[in-house]
Amino acid sequence: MSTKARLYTSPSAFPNPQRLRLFLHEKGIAEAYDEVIYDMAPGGEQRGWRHLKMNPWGETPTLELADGTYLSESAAIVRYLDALHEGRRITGATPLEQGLDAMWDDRVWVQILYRLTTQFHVLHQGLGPKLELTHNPQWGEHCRKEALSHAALVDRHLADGRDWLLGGGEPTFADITLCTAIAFSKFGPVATPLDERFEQLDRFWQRWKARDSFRKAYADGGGLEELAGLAG
Ligand SMILES: N[C@@H](CCC(=O)N[C@@H](CS)C(=O)NCC(=O)O)C(=O)O
Repeated sequence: MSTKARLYTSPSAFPNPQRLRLFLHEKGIAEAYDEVIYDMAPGGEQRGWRHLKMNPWGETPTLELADGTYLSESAAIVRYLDALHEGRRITGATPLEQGLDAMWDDRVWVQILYRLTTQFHVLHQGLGPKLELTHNPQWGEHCRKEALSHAALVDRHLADGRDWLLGGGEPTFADITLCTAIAFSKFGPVATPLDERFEQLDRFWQRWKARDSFRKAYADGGGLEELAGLAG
């Protein structure tokens, strides 16, 4: 039996566990963890009592440690693993970089990615009738507009020619969150492709697509035709 710590996740179309997966490949530590990938819908294993005992919020990702500790919330898991393992600090090497990375990650997660996931759940009934308890198209449309207006601010920030949000030579965690937000914006029912609407976000998306970590993290295709067959 494996002695590796276990990660409960979802397919790569689901952006929060995907933030963690992309981080694991950027850091080069994916092999150190056993992944249990839930189907999510229509079964909804993440909302069953077995998973709720580990994470009462009924979400992925969740990390199970050997001593019985459970850690959830993507950014919390990433910050823990980044500090635990040697190698490039993806969440920032200096206190200033860490502050800037957390700032950009919050902006992108709360104002863009979280808005798009709310749109998915309440406008399109993303996970199906068994799991979606709220249908509210107006709220969903409002979230889509919020996501677009904040994406425009990020696009402007990238327009000075920088490759990554903090302006360095390698992506940080905030860039990972932005990458997953762009991928999710392109996902079938979400249908708000940020790379098509914003020039700098397109440049940013193309840069991610060329990275080895991206190819590994999106090996299952991310639910996008554009990424089908990425693993091969
Ligand atoms: N705040 C959490 C959000 C996690 C989350 O929303 N996960 C989604 C997948 S992207 C999920 O598990 N949804 C399951 C459900 O709604 O039933 C984090 O940052 O990890």
